[in-house]
Amino acid sequence: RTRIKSERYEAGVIPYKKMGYWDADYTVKESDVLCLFRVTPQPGVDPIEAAAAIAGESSTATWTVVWTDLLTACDVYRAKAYFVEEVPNTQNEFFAFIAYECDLFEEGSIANLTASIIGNVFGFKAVKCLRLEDMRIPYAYLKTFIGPAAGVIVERERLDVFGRPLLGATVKPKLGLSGKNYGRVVYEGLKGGLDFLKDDENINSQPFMRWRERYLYVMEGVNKAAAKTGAVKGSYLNVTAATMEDMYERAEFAKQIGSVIIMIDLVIGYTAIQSMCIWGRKNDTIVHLHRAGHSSYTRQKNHGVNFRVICKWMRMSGVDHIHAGTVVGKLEGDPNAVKGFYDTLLLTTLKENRQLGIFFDMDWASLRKCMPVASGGIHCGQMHQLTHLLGEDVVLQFGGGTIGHPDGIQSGATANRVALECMVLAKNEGRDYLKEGVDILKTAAKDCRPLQTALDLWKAI
Ligand code: CAP
Ligand code: MG
Repeated sequence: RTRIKSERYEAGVIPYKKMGYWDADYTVKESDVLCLFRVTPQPGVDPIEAAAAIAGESSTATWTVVWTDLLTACDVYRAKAYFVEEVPNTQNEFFAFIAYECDLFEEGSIANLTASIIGNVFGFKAVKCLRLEDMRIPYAYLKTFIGPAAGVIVERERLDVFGRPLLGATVKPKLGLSGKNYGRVVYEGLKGGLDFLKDDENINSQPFMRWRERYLYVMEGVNKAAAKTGAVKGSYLNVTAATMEDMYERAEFAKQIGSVIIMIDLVIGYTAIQSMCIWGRKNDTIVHLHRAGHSSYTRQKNHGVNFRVICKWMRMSGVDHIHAGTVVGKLEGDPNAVKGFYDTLLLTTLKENRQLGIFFDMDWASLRKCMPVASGGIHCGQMHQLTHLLGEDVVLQFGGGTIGHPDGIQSGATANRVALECMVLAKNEGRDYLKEGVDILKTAAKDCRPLQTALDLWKAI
């Protein structure tokens, strides 16, 4: 890679360089936290100056030299921008690599880590745009986080489901159902062959249905479906609320009435997420995280935070499930980027792979895997593509693609389950299920009317 040269740096006139935040000769330590920022400097700002300024503001510096620096081990605590290169095929965008001494961050605290790394620095005048693309969290710091309590293996053991993706559905309409009707949707979906139903991100405890009413009717549906099918069934009860006290109360009640899983939304914040994960661990309850809100800062390609980094923070926090994209559904998703997210959540070690957006090698320090969840406008006619793109360890969730079935919810669930089973079978038989996918689905539909009806409506492509 080509290191950017800077005349102002060579001439020694860059202020942050003088302050020690740019060090082209720095040797990265195994215990350093490493960040890769995509930087668009303001016109006239030297890229190295911008990188050094980011290193300064996100670690120890303010806008001017302060004499109290000399009362600290300032050479150690200063973050070091150590490499800057041009981003291929862009104008005025640079990758800036910055190393942070691990002692800058409190053990086990995403809030503390992020207050530095995505703190003031994103509003900095010297940069027009800034995006945190990736982080290498060192082994030593990872060991201070709990990670998922169940992860993939224990969840499969609890559900007794192996060798296929898990299947779920979001109750629709998102808002407005009464508790009794809501419970019916859950029962029919589970009876039809799904493992899970789930609350939507924005259902908490509104006037049309308070949380207790929902939880009780949902669990009635779960228990009836489990008794009828002999399988373990669940429904994610969203405990997202205005206060921690409310969330704990809802989670306790969910557990008391027998739910194996609770759900939280990303918008509750990092500390609340970490607290709920500790609650889940203590109470043997799986924690599902819906990434509601993430697109407001992950979507722009030159500003914000790459979702890959959120995946890392959430696996460290200990969520067992996280929404991570579908590629083929109604929401934006680039296949390489989504593969990078899934690898980040599921592998035990990461290898640099720029095509997938993975910029650092990283050892996950035995933190358990986090189950990716795919949802957003998907249906059974895409089952071959979903199986191919997302692999086996994933929860496939069809909301509209279950509840929208013309013959009802149970038929919608059965169509999904049959489509999935026949694709897994084709895969196990070594067939080219991606190429033959449409035929495989059409053949299966001859013996399964719900699948035929679904394909007639949504089409296999
Ligand atoms: C899907 C969904 C999910 C989004 C989340 C919705 O419903 O319930 O919240 O898919 O997106 O509200 O749109 P459908 P992501 O299955 O009916 O589309 O997983 O990308 O975070
Ligand atoms: Mg939703």
